[in-house]
Amino acid sequence: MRTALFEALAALATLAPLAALTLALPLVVARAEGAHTARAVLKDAKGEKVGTATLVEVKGGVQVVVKAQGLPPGTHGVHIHAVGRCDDPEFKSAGPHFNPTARKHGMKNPEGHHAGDLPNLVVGADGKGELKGALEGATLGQGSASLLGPQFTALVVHASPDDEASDPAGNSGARIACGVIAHGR
Ligand SMILES: [Cu+2]
Ligand SMILES: [Zn+2]
Repeated sequence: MRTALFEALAALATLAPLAALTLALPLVVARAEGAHTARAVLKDAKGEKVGTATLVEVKGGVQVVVKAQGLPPGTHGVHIHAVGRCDDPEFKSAGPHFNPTARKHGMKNPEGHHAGDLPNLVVGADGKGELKGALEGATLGQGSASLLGPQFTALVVHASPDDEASDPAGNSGARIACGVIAHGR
């Protein structure tokens, strides 16, 4: 018994520095890139994963890439909403569009647009779609234009196309998928 215990302790002592190193490496990477990238995992009302969003801070704003699968074919409005919560099945907890500059909705609206407005996502017959967009003036850093502020934010996909003009949400219908935007790659 005594020998077995001793051997186990000796083995642990050998492994400990290795384990510490393995843990430290991802932390360093996360710290280096955390300020400039963010991501969201999109889930539908049943909690099924239906895509991801990757956000990268660039000069003057934030670039967004959405990759979706398992969504209904067609054209879907996509926005950043002001609260990073996707709790209820209708995703009302995500609040209205992210709008730190108090504008109206839509790229085609003369009084627009919200900082969280994005182009429509086109989903094919296979349920897959990809969207690349830019959030001008948004940041992943500090301040009121931050997507990672005290309330965080959420990316929401809607059932219908966004007409890019009607306030407050472009007539894009029900919220069918949601993902909280969080630090990370
Ligand atoms: Cu929306
Ligand atoms: Zn909007």
